[in-house]
Amino acid sequence: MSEITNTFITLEEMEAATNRLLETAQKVGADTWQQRAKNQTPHCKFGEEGICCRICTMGPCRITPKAPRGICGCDRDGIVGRNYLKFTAGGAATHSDHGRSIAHTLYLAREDGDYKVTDAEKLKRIAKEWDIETEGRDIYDIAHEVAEVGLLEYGKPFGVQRFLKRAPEVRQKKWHDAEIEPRAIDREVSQSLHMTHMGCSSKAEALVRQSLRAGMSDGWGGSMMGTELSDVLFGTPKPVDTNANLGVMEEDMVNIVVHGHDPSLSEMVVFYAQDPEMVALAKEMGAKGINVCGVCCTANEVAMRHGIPMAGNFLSQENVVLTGACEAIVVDVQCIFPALGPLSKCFHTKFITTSPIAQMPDSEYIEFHEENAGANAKKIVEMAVRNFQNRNKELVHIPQLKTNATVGYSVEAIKKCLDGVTNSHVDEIGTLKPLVDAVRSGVLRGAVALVGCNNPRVRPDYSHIELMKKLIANDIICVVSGCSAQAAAKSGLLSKEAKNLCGEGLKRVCELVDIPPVLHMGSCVDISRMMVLVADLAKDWTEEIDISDLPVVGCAPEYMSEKAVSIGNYVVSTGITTFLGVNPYTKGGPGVEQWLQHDVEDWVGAHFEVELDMDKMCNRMMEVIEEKRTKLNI
Ligand code: MSK
Repeated sequence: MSEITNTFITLEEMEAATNRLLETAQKVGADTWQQRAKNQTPHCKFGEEGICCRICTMGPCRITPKAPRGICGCDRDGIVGRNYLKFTAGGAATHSDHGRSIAHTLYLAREDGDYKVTDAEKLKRIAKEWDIETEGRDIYDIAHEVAEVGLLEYGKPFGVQRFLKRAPEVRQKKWHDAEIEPRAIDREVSQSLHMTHMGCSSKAEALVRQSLRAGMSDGWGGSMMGTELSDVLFGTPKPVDTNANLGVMEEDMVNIVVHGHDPSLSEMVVFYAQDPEMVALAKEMGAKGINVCGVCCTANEVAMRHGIPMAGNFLSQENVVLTGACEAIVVDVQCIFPALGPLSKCFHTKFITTSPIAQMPDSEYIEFHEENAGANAKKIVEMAVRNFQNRNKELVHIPQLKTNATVGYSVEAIKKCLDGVTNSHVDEIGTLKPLVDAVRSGVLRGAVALVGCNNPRVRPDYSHIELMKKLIANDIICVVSGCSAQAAAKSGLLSKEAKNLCGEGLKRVCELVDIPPVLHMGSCVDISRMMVLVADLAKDWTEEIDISDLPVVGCAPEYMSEKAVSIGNYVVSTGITTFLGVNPYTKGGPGVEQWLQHDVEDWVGAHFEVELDMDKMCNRMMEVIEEKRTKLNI
């Protein structure tokens, strides 16, 4: 690995590194996403516009000027709206099932088990929030009851999600009046699929309303469960230094890349990679030791809790194998290319799948259960270590790109950082008032939440990086998660040196609080942290305001997944206008677009904007922030 860390890495340098890896791909006859994206172009226009319907076997039906309705009579808005709702439900189901799995893990936590309670204080706070007795009780009894109550949120017959109460009252009322308060999480996903069945809803308004509600069941339900209970189990993130980009892979060590989302697996792999027995075995195999690094959201999870380096984001997943130095890529769920199977066969790399939810051809499947987590993780680490001797040294090329990054800004950590500067500590939870003051005085103009994937449809990472640079130069602080966070990390924007790219106001805040101008808040499920942050910010304002009044916007400039669409729905529902840089397959339904991009404003005080030009998008985001400031008289 390069001993040198780069302060900043340009996109051109990253692209040159990728091109060099693609030469290796060609040499070994490997298929890559760059080639497959070309093979898939041009894309189907009907699919792109969302006007293809295949929810029954009378079709498939496609909307054209000659055929403006499907065989059942459904028009283009009905088809687009149903497709949009199905897309959302897919994302809500995925995040929420992740949250459920974490709740199960918490239920199995034991003092002497593989999984333990790490943040007992946070556990007690959640228990109190949920009216669960904590006084005089064993911490594991509390944990098991919290887990059980959390699991019931998925199927309870009555009532709405418990976490909604974290929002300002005025926001809760808006949700109630708009009829988008999520009930049981599974019910919202299930009802979405019922509504999109042949012969059910085809009215744009109803389909959009349920999309918001299903999204809410994710952001204020399943995702929040995933985040909060992960913190209880593995620790609430606090600022920690790490490194990013492909240069974090080590030429003379066993490299294990963890990829996916659920920290239950990666936590165990990280633990056993430090096991003296495994380290000794690695040395026996001729390596200097074991290096674990991450890709995608798993990278975020282990970076913010253990400082594990981040090799890259979604579209870097093939690159780690192409270095020829990856002994094992170990995956759990979500955002994993099936291509890793055939690709790993061109190298010595072991592609290890672990979840019944994400089974793929050409992988070695080691089913991972919370009950046998330790034993399985040890087996995986041992497989990787023994594989070091099979490495073909002639194929090894690790790009010498590596940045510094400070990660792990949970809401609790942000409050603690502010507290350190102002001594404004009011109780164990802290306050965001110093941040409110900075925004009110204009030292900070506002904030943008940048989230989501990268995507071959656009120049990967370009929008994430360029938008962040422009925003911080204009005194707008960025909070980031998921692959957007890693785009920032790869380029150096999560380092404290990035303050030198800021406007005067933000630079001063960074120096005073000792933070980078782009704050890493975690993985995709951790966008729920951003919801708590804006809720607390609105409550900590001089007098409580609604979230939609805050000079804050959301942005997913390169997203690709169903989860991202679900996220968009809950971020907008929370009152944050959200900018998308990729069309969500709605162009063919002007009625649906009218609702999403304009009329939902009446329900939730926010809307979507789709803008493919990044300069225009950036200007428009700053315009919205300034409009909000004007309305607040600041
Ligand atoms: S991993 S959903 S590619 S952000 Fe959460 Fe990245 Fe998007 Fe997956």
